[in-house]
Amino acid sequence: MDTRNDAQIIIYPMKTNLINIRQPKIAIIMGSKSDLHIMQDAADVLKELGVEYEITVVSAHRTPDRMFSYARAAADRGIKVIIAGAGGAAHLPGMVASLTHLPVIGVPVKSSNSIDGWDSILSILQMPNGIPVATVALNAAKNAGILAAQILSTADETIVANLIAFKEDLKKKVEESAKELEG
Ligand code: C2R
Repeated sequence: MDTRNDAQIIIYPMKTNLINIRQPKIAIIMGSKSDLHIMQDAADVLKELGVEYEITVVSAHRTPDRMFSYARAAADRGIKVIIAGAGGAAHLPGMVASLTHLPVIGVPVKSSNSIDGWDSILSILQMPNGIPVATVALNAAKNAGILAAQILSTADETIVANLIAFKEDLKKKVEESAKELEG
């Protein structure tokens, strides 16, 4: 039996007139809309896993006040995990992590202003002690979504069931490919 739910929550949280029936538990934020082609993978996998999310643009550099109020309010709004993607001098995940006790998962994005991606990776990965950012691989927004769901699953049996089904699908795909190659 497929236990996956359909999550279809996409909101822009600074617009408080948008009311959701289900409260998103995961926030996906990115430094620029130009990161969306990467960050969409996090949204897609969360939808597949039946986890409600919100998604928006917040930049530490370009909108420091918005970043401050977004990060400060996130926990009170019921957000449990923040996924933050950024490219180049990627200060957004670390700055957001400095403003909240929520776990922050950083997605280094290889963007148009990235030299080779290492700039994004290192500025997200090399956080000083005390302010961790869980950093996934370059452009690996899908893994950020899975990890966020796994964090939520520690207190949610439905997400546990959905994750088990998801991993079972992965296993089946590998077994099918193996059979195909082996003939
Ligand atoms: P544009 O395409 O808008 O010029 O952005 C974005 O994440 C994007 O990858 C280019 C890149 O700049 C990044 N950016 C940051 C931050 N704000 C925007 N790294 C930040 O605050 O860390």
